[in-house]
Amino acid sequence: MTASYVTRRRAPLYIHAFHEVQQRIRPARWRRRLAAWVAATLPRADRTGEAGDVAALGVDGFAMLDGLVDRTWVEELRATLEQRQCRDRWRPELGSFGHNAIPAQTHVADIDDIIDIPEVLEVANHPRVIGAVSSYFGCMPTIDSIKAWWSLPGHEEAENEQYYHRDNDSIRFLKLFIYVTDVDEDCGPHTFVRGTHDRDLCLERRRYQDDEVEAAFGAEKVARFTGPAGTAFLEDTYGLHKGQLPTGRRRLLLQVRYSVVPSIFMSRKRRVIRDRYDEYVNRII
Ligand SMILES: O=C(O)CCC(=O)C(=O)O
Repeated sequence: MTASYVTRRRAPLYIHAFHEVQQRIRPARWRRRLAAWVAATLPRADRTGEAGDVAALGVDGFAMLDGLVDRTWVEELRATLEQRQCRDRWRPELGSFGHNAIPAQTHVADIDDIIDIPEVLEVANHPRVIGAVSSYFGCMPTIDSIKAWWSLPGHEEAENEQYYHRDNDSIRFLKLFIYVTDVDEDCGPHTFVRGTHDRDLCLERRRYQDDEVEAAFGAEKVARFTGPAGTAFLEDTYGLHKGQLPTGRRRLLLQVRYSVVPSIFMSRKRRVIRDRYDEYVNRII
């Protein structure tokens, strides 16, 4: 089915108001309680996640989704994404550019709207993913945004999300990450500190240095995700995480954000004609 698209300007005011409140609530226990209260007012989940995925999310804050996509799927997605224009989210003055003409100063090149790509919608609605997210939230999830970006080598210093931080996107949210290129230690692997989604240490809203994080939680808690294109994981990025600064080759990543309620970062683009996916889950995009 073909769909048309509209662009909205920004999230409504009440979403901004809720955001201001929720981002000030720092202890994990309080956040969980408020999220459970919100979830109880929302449509009941119509499926549950696989036990291993749900347990890993609860204990570690992430679940590896081995076999979620296959090599052909990733190669096709990569070919499509390579056709798209990119932008530097921190340097809008650079305008848009192709993936082979990314300016030298850019650390991360966001690919413009990608919700029109069928493979992307398909994986965002994958039953295994929706099941795990529904169980974690205790209600039907909302797909809040879908993004892809290149992380580039060639820089001395990390920038922004390349330092440890906690996301504050919503009162409860999860991100699905899928590597679209092979990622080894040189390609800026995504890095997460196990269990920190549920720990009340380093709660200030700021960037953290590696040694601060390792002193607080122990170096053994740091999980660095390397793997071939197609490596997929769900993560509660309220936990401390970063995209390591690439030192060798570039990395292409797809990310889907699921939220209990829409966030201020919700997709600016929306499909007008619905297709075979759940209408509630997909109502924002
Ligand atoms: O690029 C990465 O792996 C990190 C992404 C990140 O920090 C985020 O999505 O909040």
